Amino acid sequence: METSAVLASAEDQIVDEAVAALDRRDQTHHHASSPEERRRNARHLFEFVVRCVHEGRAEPIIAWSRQIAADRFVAGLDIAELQGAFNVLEEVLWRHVADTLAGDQQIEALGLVSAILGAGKDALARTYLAVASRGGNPLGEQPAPPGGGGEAPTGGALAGTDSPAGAVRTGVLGQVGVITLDDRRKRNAIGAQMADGVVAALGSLRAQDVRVVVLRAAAGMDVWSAGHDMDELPRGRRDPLGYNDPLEGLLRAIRICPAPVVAMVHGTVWGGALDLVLSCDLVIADETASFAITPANLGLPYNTTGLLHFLGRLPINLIKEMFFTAAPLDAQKAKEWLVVNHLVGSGELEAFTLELAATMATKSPMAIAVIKEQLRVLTDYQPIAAQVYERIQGLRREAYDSSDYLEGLNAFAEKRRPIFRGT
Ligand code: KGJ
Repeated sequence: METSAVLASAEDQIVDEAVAALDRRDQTHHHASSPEERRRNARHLFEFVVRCVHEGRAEPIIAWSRQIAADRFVAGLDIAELQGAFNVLEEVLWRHVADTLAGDQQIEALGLVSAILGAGKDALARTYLAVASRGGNPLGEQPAPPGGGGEAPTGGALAGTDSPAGAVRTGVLGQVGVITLDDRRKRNAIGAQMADGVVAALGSLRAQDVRVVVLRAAAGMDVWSAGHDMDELPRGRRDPLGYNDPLEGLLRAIRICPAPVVAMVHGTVWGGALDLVLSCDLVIADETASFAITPANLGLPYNTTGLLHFLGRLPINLIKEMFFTAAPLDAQKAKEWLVVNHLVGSGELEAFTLELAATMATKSPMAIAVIKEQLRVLTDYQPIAAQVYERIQGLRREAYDSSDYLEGLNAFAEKRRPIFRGT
């Protein structure tokens, strides 16, 4: 059994032990957070450790730790309590690993757990100090300029923080969380850093009891997102959209997030970013929005899970036209085809979206979460025979091992039109 699965199978027991240890510390330390918050943080931290062990990399916990350090600074909360949670969880996990695993697996697991929690704690401390020394702004950046969809929310103060990577920012308005994609240089192309940043932001907002999340691009951007970061696509011989691709992980995180996620779209949406928009629960757009799905421009065989996302949302003739032409669907057509729930004027986009989100935030979060999950399960799962799946994978492999796929990537890098030969 994989180490991550061994840990995950004891989740409740490990979280209970960590919370009990934290409560014992309560007698000697002052805690700013409630017992529920401590339990949520412990569970969340544990989930990140398991994910990192599974993926064999510490980036997800680093991104989350940076985000939560910045959020806590802005909220005026002490960081020591959170560092205590890292220490306590490490002790509990060491005990659990020592009791349940043996030999090389035990040594490997102990090393991984220490390295992952160490990397998270280090990121937590560094970010907190960096934010403190820059007066609350991790990169010392200026806030995004107004314009486009407008940035300042109406009806309250948005407590915002820039992400250390400069690509993802979060804010909270009442019970609505806002995640802002802000990588102007690359037109919000989604690579590992941005995908992990959004996943971490979702986790951090969930830990703050946010009931609805709005996903948007920074004000003033006329590209909502340029899709998968093409610099991070493998150059053949490997599935370009495999299960562990960071964008795929982000799509899953949005789809399983118990809170509704609303895409607020000002500007153009390309490729995998359309999969992201369609993975959100609602889409609100203005007249600048357009939507294109472009693997045919790259010679990229789209993944089966991704096609299912489209099939769950759109009629098949539209899916085919969009995939086969790679042409953008303008805002009006997107409304007619129900790609978007509401098409509103640019000036109203933010207020309209936040108002709708605030309305959903007053409804039963438990009912919403279970209905969202039921709908996901009903639309995501299509049983197919093993032979059929393997035949499709074989066909996809021929496409991503082809010279056409390399031509697509080269043409993009060289800023020219691709010449496809069908080989
Ligand atoms: N990945 C990596 N870098 C990107 C991407 C991307 N997807 N999109 C843009 N960039 C980089 C460009 O290479 C430029 O880098 C910079 O962002 C600004 O782009 O030359 P550099 O400065 O170093 P550009 O083209 O100068 O900006 P605009 O003229 O404003 O045009 C914006 C566009 C979004 C229209 C244009 O950048 C564009 O067409 N980008 C590619 C859009 C696309 O086809 N994306 C789909 C990627 N494919 C998928 O997501 C998937 C999953 N798929 O199956 O196809």
